[in-house]
Amino acid sequence: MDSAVSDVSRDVSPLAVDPEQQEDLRAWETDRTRPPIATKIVVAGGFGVGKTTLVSAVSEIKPLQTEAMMTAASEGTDDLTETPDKLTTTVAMDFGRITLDNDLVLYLFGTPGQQRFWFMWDDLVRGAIGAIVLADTRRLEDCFPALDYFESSGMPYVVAVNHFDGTERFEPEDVRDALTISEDIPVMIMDARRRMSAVETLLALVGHALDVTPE
Ligand SMILES: Nc1nc2c(ncn2[C@@H]2O[C@H](COP(=O)(O)OP(=O)(O)OP(=O)(O)O)[C@@H](O)[C@H]2O)c(=O)[nH]1
Ligand SMILES: [Mg+2]
Repeated sequence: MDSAVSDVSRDVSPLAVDPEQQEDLRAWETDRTRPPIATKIVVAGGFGVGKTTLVSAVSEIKPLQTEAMMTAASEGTDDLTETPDKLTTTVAMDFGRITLDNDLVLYLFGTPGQQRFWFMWDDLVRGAIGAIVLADTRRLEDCFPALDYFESSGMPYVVAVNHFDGTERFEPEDVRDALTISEDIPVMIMDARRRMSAVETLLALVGHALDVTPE
């Protein structure tokens, strides 16, 4: 090994960490000679489709949330027919982090779903490599604005159907047809509450983003 490099690695000691927490730390957090590849991903979709749920399910750090209580004042504006247990809504963004393959760090930014907060999207998506557009098959049309947004901005995206229990299960190809999206865009059927399911969706997005923007 090049001596300059080996000197550097000898000089760098692991960051001081509480041994109890050490297990949860990733290699790149304790070893400065292994810088991670960090990238930004957006989680978008209509109101109440499960964006905050997805970011919370996969994040290895305590997710940053900007949830506000929903009150009677939003009756008539926010449709809770399909998610009657929903008590809060995202008013700015969700933020979480997940490390894949030990040194691929994804920073996840969940968008607010309500139309009155969409002015924030341009700022939120800046610098992202791609987006997950979450959809609920009971109200597919809610994801149209997000699809249009990423289509027109040229940002790579995948469509992820967040399957709610007790609802009809569709095949990815049915969803593709219904949304009229092209063959090369991955369509996943997943469960935003399950970590592995959400990780699969993230991997599909990273793979797709690499395919369409190879650099
Ligand atoms: N049964 C079931 N419920 C879910 C699932 N995903 C989310 N939920 C519930 O659906 C509701 C909506 O979830 P959120 O994660 O807040 O949705 P969101 O897209 O972040 O909503 P906004 O930020 O308000 O647009 C919550 O009450 C969740 O507990 C799912 O896969 N199955
Ligand atoms: Mg939310």
